[in-house]
Amino acid sequence: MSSVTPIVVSIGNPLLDITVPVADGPKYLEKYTLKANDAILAEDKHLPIYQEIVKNPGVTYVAGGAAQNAARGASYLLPAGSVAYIGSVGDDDLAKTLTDVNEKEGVVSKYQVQPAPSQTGACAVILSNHDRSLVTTLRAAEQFTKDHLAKPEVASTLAAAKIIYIEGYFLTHGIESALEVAKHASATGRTVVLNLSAPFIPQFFKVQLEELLPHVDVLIGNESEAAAYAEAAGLGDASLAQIATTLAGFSKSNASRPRLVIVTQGADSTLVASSSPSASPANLSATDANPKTYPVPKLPADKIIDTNGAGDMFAGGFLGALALGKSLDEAVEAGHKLGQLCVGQNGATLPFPKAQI
Ligand code: 26A
Repeated sequence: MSSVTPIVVSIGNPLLDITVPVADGPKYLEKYTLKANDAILAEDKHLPIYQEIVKNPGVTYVAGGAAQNAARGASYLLPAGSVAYIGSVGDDDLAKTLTDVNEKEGVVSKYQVQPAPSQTGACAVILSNHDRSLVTTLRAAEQFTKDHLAKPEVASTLAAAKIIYIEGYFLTHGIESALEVAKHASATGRTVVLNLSAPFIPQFFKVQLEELLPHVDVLIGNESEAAAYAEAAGLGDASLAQIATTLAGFSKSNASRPRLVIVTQGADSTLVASSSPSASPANLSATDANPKTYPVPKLPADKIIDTNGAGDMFAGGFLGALALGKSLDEAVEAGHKLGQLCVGQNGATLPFPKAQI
């Protein structure tokens, strides 16, 4: 691998996405009590799905895991070796596949490897029309332990990073590790970015989320995740702008930096709220509206293949641009571009050879 030191470090649940198109979407979803466009953790009643879908002739396997997708997205804009990814996998072929994809796309894998019979996690992606429903079995991913962070090759990577990215999904099991990383990074002036990941995170893991939030400089989420937070926080009928402003103003451990809250809305405009606009390029300026609205370029319907991973690639584009020292406006634009490139492909992937950003 290259001698470049990673400047972005991403942390999350490494998963292999098992994607299947289903003909009668609503009926299939009903069978497993799933919702279109949702992401959940598998309960016992969902487990037969993993045996069932691999028999579907249209099955495909793609590297997944929200923060791992974002890591590959950030890497798309940076020299190979600039992004590292931390998570827990099994000692198996799935993990080998994920490592290979990361390496091909310039991401350095810093996996904690769990011995057999532990297996690498998987995400069933049920596609019907443009909708997707995700059901995840975390397996080894939730066996991540804090001591992995202290291993010399992991500790030195974290120490050299300028930007730390954590998926909200990691909070289902890894709050202790996330807190340790975020507290230290924030206290030493690095940029900590958190993604809400899915509505069930603010809904069921609000306590963990609010424990981490003081150490977060940039919070990214979509409209349904923001609404789920509002609901959980008793702000039921607040507008998206109000929710973004409330989250931006949530207490902050490093008060010398503003907090940005970025709310994406698929094909609709992205909102960015700042706790304190300033002249800094990676922030809203005092003359901007707060929150500021960033229109999303139109994508013709026939260019839409699969929206899975678009939010992760938005985050990746944003992170990559920040790492390059770009302005907030440029970083949001890079996020939109990568999101759209991803929507034009199957799964959480980007086109190669690389498109011009
Ligand atoms: C804990 N859960 C439910 C999850 C995930 C997840 N990544 C981490 N933890 N559920 C789905 N994903 C990933 O989200 C991507 C799309 O945004 C999937 O692997 C998919 O690649």
